Amino acid sequence: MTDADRRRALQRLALLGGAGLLAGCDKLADSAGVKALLAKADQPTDRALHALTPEDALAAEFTEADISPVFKANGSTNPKTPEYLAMVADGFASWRLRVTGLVQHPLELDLQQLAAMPARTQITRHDCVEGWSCIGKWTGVPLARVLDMAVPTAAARFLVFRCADSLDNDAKRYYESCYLSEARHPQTLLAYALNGRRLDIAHGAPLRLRLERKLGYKHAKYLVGIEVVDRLDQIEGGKGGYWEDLGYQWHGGI
Ligand SMILES: Nc1nc2c(c(=O)[nH]1)N[C@H]1C(S)=C(S)[C@@H](COP(=O)(O)O)O[C@H]1N2
Ligand SMILES: [Mo]
Repeated sequence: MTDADRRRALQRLALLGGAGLLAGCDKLADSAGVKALLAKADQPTDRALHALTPEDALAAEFTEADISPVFKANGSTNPKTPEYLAMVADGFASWRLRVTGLVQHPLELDLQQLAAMPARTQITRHDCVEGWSCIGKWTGVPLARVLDMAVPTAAARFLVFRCADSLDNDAKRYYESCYLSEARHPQTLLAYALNGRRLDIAHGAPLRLRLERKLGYKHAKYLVGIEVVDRLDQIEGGKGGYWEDLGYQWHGGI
């Protein structure tokens, strides 16, 4: 099998996994295609997994008619950390997105600034590793635009996404990460709207990541910070994310 064959096979599997999922939230993990994909995704080297998918491949986009009547909320759905409650109390007026680390221009953006930037809207399918999928319409700022403002330095390799919630209701906060190249993918959004409405608390208000070629846990909600770094092994549990530190795969591709 050549690399191109393998890539095509994997893309076909991804399409098979999507068949018959259009009306509502569905049991994605029951489909044979997706089981095969997840099995592949369990193989050890991220480098190999990354090579299977061309960097610029687009996730499937759907139509208004495909939008799930209810978009399931999962994981944290009503954060109770003091800093989040304070932002809820003032309607997110005090909320900021801080972009720090290996950048020439650290940023501190409020919602008005993000809303004033060129936006992108896309209708995509969210696949949670727990076995459900929903189709939703997301609007937000392409993360690439924010990176253009911050200007990562030559040493930059990863982005770490910092969240305001704690799944364990303790000092730990949810976090995620991805390659800089994935952050620049045209469908990677900092989303502030779902199905034409301002993001609600359950789905990650005021801002959440959409990383459309990745499983649900990579799509960090309740974003408050993006750190540009050259390595992940010294951050939190060292595996690049809240669930990764507990054993989930970092790649998380679909
Ligand atoms: N900050 C934060 N982001 C998160 C989570 C979370 O608990 N906290 N859960 C993840 C998981 S497992 C999924 S499937 C999606 C759920 O997003 P939704 O609530 O909009 O469906 O958010 C992901 N991002
Ligand atoms: Mo998930």
